Amino acid sequence: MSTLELVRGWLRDAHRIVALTGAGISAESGIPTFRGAGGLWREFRAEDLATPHAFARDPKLVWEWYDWRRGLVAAARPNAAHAALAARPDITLVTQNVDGLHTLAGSRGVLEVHGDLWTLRCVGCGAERSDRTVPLPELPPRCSVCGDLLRPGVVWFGESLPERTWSLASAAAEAADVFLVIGTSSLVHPAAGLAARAKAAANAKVVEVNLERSGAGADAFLEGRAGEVLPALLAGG
Ligand code: BV8
Ligand code: ZN
Repeated sequence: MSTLELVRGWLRDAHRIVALTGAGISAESGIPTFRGAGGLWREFRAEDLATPHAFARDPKLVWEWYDWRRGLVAAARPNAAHAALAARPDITLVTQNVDGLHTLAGSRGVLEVHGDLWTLRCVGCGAERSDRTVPLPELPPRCSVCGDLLRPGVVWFGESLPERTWSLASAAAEAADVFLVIGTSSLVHPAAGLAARAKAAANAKVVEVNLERSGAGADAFLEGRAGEVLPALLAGG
């Protein structure tokens, strides 16, 4: 029996399925991953720019990076992997991605544990708005309420994850029969720890879909592009 058939059997028998996705699921939509080829922006790494310190030091530079990413995402379309998950509303979807492509593909109630590229939040008064303007007319953008700086509504390194979203994601993982880890290097915590929590709390079967194994500690590894593997894996409900 192939690994695909084995895992399809696990999914058929499962009552609660959770999927955690990372940048790899959006790669086939043309969005560069963080740590793969083409993931760099100019000479910077995500860890250099996605931090409160970098924003405090040079908000314009950080915003140039986000404005560039917003432009890429605005031109991107969900791919077959996003569609395969959108066709399975029975699967609880947790994503580290901030691109919004799961929601655009039709998924509902997506747990965006690292926030959302399209939300702008004022560092002064906390006013938040969804803004899909690309490119933004002024960098860094200013709050229309108090004039202070707006920041991207994403979670930076050293920042805690949105409390309610994170507790929903953790509870889902700890009750999972099958935990799918899709297109992530499993390097960024605490999201990368969800698979281990699923296994420890619920003896979940962990299944990884990736081009190469990550540190997710999967019980089954389905090698390949998410846009090819997921439709085959999830078809038929
Ligand atoms: C926290 C949002 C504490 C922004 C992101 C030292 C100092 C400070 C902190 C730490 C430290 N050591 C550890 C930490 C914790 C830190 C961390 O984990 N650091 C890592 C680098 C070691 N974590 C944090 O800081 C987190 N917060 O811990 O808070 C705290 C607690 C209480 C109170 C206060 C504070 C916050 C982490 C969130 C950071 N924000 N993004 C933005 O996007 O701009 S992280 C960023 O990395 C993205 O969200 C991204 O999703 C995430 C993970 O990357 P991946 O998605 O996995 O992408 P990657 O490129 O790495 O991998 C792609 C994969 O896809 C590869 O495996 C590839 O093979 C595969 N692939 C490619 N193509 C395909 C494919 N697979 C399938 N099909 C394909 N076609
Ligand atoms: Zn404000």
